[in-house]
Amino acid sequence: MLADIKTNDIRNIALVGHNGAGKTSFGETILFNTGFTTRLNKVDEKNSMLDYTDEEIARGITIGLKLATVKWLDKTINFIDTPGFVDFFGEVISSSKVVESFVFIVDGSTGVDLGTENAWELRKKEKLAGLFVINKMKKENVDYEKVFQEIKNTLSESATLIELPIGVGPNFKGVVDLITGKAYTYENGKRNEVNVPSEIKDLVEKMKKELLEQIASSDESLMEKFFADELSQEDINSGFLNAIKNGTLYPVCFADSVENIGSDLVLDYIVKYLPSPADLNIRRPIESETYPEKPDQNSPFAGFVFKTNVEKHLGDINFVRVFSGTLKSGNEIYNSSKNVTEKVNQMYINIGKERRDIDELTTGMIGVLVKLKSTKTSDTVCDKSINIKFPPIEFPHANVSMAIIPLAKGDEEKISNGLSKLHEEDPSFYFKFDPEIKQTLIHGLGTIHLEVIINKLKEKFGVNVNLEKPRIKYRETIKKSASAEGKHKKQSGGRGQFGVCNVKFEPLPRGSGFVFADEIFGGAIPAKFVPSVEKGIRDALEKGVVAGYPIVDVKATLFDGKYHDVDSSDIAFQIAGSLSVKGAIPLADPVILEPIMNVEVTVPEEYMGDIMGDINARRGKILGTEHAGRYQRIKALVPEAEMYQYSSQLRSMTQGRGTFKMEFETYEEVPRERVSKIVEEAKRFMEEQQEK
Ligand SMILES: Nc1nc2c(ncn2[C@@H]2O[C@H](COP(=O)(O)OP(=O)(O)O)[C@@H](O)[C@H]2O)c(=O)[nH]1
Ligand SMILES: [Mg+2]
Repeated sequence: MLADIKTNDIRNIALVGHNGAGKTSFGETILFNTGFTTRLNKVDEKNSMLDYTDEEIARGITIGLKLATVKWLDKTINFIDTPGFVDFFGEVISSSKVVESFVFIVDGSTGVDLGTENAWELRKKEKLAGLFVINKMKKENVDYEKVFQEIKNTLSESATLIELPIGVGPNFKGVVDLITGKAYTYENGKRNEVNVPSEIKDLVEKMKKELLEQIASSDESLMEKFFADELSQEDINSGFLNAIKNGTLYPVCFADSVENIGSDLVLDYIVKYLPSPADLNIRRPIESETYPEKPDQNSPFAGFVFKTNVEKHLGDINFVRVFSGTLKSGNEIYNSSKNVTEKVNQMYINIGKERRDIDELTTGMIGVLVKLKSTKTSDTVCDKSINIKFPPIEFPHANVSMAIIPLAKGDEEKISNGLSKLHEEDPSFYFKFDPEIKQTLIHGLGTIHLEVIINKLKEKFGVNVNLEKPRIKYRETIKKSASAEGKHKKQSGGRGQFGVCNVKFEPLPRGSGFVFADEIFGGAIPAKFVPSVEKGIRDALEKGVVAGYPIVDVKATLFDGKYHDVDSSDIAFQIAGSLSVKGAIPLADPVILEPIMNVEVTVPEEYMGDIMGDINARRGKILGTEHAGRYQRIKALVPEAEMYQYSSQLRSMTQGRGTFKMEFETYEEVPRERVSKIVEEAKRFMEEQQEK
């Protein structure tokens, strides 16, 4: 199936769009229509070739990107099914680095959603070609005109219908191809050519004209021919292809993936209209003097690893896209990102969960390399003679954090080894021990993202952990001034210990930290011991007084003291300093401060009221609202303690259409009624730490 593939006979596409729009179902129709499966598998019947992992089947969503290589009309199509859930957007970004085109699957019953918009932004950034499939056409209440207008209004004016549907909603039967003028209806997924139904004949003629004008307007010489009525089919095809490649036209067509209507035509369009790797040079290395201007099968080898999977039985596998030359099994390749040479012993292509061994991957192809030792996601592999690097993948910012709690003692090392491996597979999460709160935190793109990682940790590395709310980094401070004497005196035989200091503590504005002032007169404490007093005070402030959190925004003024020629020492004055803290702080109206986050929530207008009410219920302060395209952005200050699991709650409040960003802003006093609970929790945590 794969002998002698030519680069211009390859099409690389990624199926992208909102969660649930039908990307995977559409992928299943590709597998069926190209003859790979003998029946149309369905996600709902849990027999998908693409959503095949236990986690995907259980949750009914795509989690990891999947690759499938198929043949259609003598061309090779490598398609990547991507997840639509925002938690897994890292997979879409990885896919965008290796395909020439995005095929947007839009839910005909709900229209353009956040997942579509995010993928569209990514397409623009990566300068990829784009094609839209309005899917679920057979569902009740489908208004394809509305969805098409939404695509035009929110994504691009250059979206252009290349088909018209025959029948709407449950009566959707087939389509008219506006380029060829041919009409097709489907019966049990089988296509028949029919006459254009009389009731849409006029509309077809009108739309055809609009389409031709749109194609012609991308090129002056075509425009002249268009007005002279001399456009040939050849002109149309080449003009069309150029417009798609140049990003001046995005075809829009129709399908129902469950009924397998229209998908085979989309395959035709992919093959006929979307660019091959020879047409569109999507990626260049960072420094490319040694890299060919137009790489082909005979240039030195260069490839990019866009995904590593940790497989239970196979070990690590790497998904690679060849950008230059030809990779043969048995070849040595140079990993320029890690500066190591590796041997390629085994390669295969994927068709969803199936694999086929191959011994050659040519320019433009996507395949899988087995058992490389050091090669991981984002690495460049190449012939040593060129030694180039492709820019690495930029993963999205992780804004959800949880604490990892081991279920068994002594598992810490296994956990950290397992997570390190999983991070190689999915660099969009990371983990880190936070010494201040004494917890290991895992950061990712959403709660589901983190849950999935924890399940993989269990399945692939056999360690069980719980995810919990991370401890909040509270602070303590004082609200009025107070002074105390810190006196350390010990006389137990031999040399004694003696140091006395008088210190005044005053509140400072938020964010000032700690300030120390030395106002000793007349040598009440010798200068050499003053730093010892300061150190004692600092250490004691660090440990807190009310609930064990660091005391901040305090000025300590050392104004008097006593010493002894023989018994005074550095350590005696340190202890005296710390005693002054313990004496004065309880008298200075101590309070607990909590971190306040600057939060920006972006939602469609209709959710504004709910979101603002919810922010109020979270003790938040709304700072203002502003327009953000079609959306509204709400800015607010909210205590961090109230933002736990906000990502999933926002999602359920907005049907997945809201997003948010947050970052630390300041500390503010905790309301009195919450203090005792915070103190109790801190006590309990410290007791548990002691038991360990
Ligand atoms: N009626 C109808 N349902 C569809 C169609 N495509 C997908 N679905 C259903 O929509 C749900 C989500 O489909 P899936 O392919 O997993 O969406 P994905 O998240 O975009 O991959 C499933 O229940 C599918 O059966 C379609 O064309 N028509
Ligand atoms: Mg899917």
